[in-house]
Amino acid sequence: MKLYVYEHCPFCVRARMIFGLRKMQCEVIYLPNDDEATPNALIGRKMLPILELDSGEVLSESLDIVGRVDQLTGKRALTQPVVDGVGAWIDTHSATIYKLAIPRWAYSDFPEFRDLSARQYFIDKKQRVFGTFSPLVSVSGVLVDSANKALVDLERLLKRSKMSETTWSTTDVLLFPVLRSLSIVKGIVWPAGVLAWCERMSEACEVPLHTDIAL
Ligand SMILES: N[C@@H](CCC(=O)N[C@@H](CS)C(=O)NCC(=O)O)C(=O)O
Repeated sequence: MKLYVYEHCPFCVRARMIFGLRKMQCEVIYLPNDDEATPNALIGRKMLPILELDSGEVLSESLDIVGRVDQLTGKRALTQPVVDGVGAWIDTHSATIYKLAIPRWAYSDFPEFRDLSARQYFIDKKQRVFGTFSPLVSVSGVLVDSANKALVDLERLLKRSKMSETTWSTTDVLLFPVLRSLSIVKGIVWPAGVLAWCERMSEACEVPLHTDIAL
């Protein structure tokens, strides 16, 4: 199986997670961000993640990939019920988190940005949506405060929900990529329970956090 991803992409993290949680091997291919030809040839549009099964069947849409891989032979990973409140937390706070993460991803040493043209492609595309990055970075303080407050709420939610550490649910697959996106941001005050959850999940799903390269 081949999984086409970008390192920064939270949707790609969902797909990477299910392989890690199930301890299943797959060839992970990091495409240059300006490679439009490969995804277009596989699914008719420029979007990752894409999973190419050994049968030649091709899947896109991260949650479809997660569901399909979790149904392959062997013990399923996502057997727990979804956790109340976490989906709403993600909906409320992901815009803030991505406003912080996107300009930082643009200047990070990720495989998809190895060529200058690929980095510039990402910067141009995102600036068309979010506006120029430098003012965004300068309003980081307000956004960081807002993310820090959101994390305090999440700490309470996680404490209440007692999520299992050995079997998981779609909630884990939705939450971890969002928090991993935030881990590229310096100055985030991680409540102990949220940080412990992220570190445990990162180890279980074999997708590293970005705390060591935060900027
Ligand atoms: N609904 C899709 C969304 C995937 C998505 O938005 N991927 C982004 C990367 S984070 C993408 O490929 N965007 C096109 C681009 O980067 O040019 C999924 O869940 O897989």
